[in-house]
Amino acid sequence: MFKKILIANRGEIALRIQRACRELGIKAVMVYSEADRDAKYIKLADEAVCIGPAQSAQSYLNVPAIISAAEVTDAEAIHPGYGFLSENADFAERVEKSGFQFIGPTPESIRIMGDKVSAKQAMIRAGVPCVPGSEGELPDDPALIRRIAKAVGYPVIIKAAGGGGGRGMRVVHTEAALINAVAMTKAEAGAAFGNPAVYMEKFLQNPRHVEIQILADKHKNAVYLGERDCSMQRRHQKILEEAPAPGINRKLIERVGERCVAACKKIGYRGAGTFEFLYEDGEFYFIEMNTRVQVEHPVTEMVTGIDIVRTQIMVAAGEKLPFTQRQIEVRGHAIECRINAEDPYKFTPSPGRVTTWHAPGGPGVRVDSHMYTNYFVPPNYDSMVGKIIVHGDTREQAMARMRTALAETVVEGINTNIALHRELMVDAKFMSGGTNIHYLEQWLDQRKR
Ligand code: MV4
Repeated sequence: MFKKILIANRGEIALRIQRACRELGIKAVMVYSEADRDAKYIKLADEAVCIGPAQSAQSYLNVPAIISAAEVTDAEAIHPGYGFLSENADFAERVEKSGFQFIGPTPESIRIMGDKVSAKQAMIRAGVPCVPGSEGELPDDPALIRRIAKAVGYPVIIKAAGGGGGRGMRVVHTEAALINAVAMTKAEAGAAFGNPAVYMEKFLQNPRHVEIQILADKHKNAVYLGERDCSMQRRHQKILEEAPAPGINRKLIERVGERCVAACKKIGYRGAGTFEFLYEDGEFYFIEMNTRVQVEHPVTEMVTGIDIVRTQIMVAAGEKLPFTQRQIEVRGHAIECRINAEDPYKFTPSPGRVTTWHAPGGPGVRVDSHMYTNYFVPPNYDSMVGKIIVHGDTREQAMARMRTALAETVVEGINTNIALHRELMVDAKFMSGGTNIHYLEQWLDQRKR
């Protein structure tokens, strides 16, 4: 096992990884920007190294500074967390070439999944169900593009190979709009991602976003840890996640989960990963794979009892997965509410001094946050300041626990979305379960009036 790990991230996930290190008896080195200098989780670390000014480009995205910090502190491995450099194949490669273990998949796996066309081709070959569409990148010939769209059936969606997470896509409803839409998406993709390649899919009108968590080791073992429903989102930002996904046939999840595991084995995937699916009319359709630990990993930890971050570290160190698929059981129900420092109606960031932070507690309540009374939320980063996660025997009990937890929670000095979560936890449609990816935005539109 490693003796020392460098954590190349900030905020709640940096603290989460630090906790996993401590439990494993591993020393944790934190890197921080000038804006995060005074944060308590930095003081809790065994060692801390300043890697630059507040702007991410000069600190949390500063590859030479991070590698140097690992060198001067004698760390053996680097955990990238989520966001920042976590899905940057070049970074993973630089880490390994510098003699450190990257805690995540191989640079090659990251590269394949980063290109959404190659990701989809890998999944088709591995037998993972995908959205019907073009076989790979769209050709240049307009007549051919029209023929593909006709075969797929309108509406179609044009997506950039270099995009993902909602960036670089365009819905097309008619043949008249097709060629121009392809040209526009290609131009934007070339400018935004340095790769003008696009592909086409059937546009699903009312899907849910359901994702499957996997873990794999370096010895060809892989398991799936059930699914998460992440349909409650606004502008591609998830605000609440739950596990299991309400109302989906367990046998179907098992079949899709087994396909994901087979795909991992086929491509030699290792570490934690998430297969993102759209779920509509009782069918799963793969869209993208995330090659990092995700914000919402705690709901899976709560229903399976498996520590995903700990396991990431163990498999990076070369250990075998400490459980088999048969030993993994999904028990009860978990819900996560993301707490964002933002205006509750306009959603603009609300950085500043937290004058009061009172965290909830009690049975089945978990809080992942780096916040404390007097913490200053810097204006330079994502507005998420923490997560409240609850577990219950049933979805109803989990919702009741979340209502209690949200009622106990106090954040003063900054604006947050806690009131929004309180409203959602008593919303009849949310409470009945299974709302689709458009529900929250429609709900917010109505609420404004
Ligand atoms: C789609 C889709 C409908 N049909 N693909 C948006 C994020 C990116 N991961 C994929 N996205 C979508 N792909 C097809 N063929 C609808 C979306 C989509 C979406 C997906 C998941 C969660 C929220 C979403 C919000 C708008 C659109």
